[in-house]
Amino acid sequence: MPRAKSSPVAIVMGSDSDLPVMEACVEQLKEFVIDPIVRVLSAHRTPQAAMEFASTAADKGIKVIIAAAGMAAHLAGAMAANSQLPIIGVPMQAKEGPCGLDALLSTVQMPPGIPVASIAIGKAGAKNAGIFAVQILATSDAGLAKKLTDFRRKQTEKALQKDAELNA
Ligand code: RP5
Repeated sequence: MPRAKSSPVAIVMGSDSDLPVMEACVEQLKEFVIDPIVRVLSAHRTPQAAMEFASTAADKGIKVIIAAAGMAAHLAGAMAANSQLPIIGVPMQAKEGPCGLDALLSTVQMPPGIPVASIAIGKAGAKNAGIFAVQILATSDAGLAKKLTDFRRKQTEKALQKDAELNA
């Protein structure tokens, strides 16, 4: 069992093979000074452990769960089935198969009543999942809301700077 750590954000992924992509999510959260809980849990290979994690997450102080999985990606759905917390699903692109479309459809097509907020496939999705988790937390955290404002301002400045350099 991993040692107990507390964080408002948990990242779960179906396999450690998802970690290189999900590092982008960890890094993004750390930019906002959030050190997430990171677990490898699978809806298919470790269903009991996944269910146990989801059903106890809120009591441990977790406020958002980011769930990344590839292929027939049921991890985000399994989290949502066992927790009322907001679940952000990140579809992973497997080495073989239809370039992550399999995981995207498995993650996004939840039945009415048990939603998952599915985000883009792969690294862009990993990064955006981190930002989206921060946006959820920022609704009740003024300090985090300020950090988000600064983040977006800097991003805009950087893009404008690139435009200026191209047209100098
Ligand atoms: C999914 O199957 C995982 O999330 C991963 O994206 C994919 C392949 O897993 P490995 O065979 O690399 O462990 O459950």
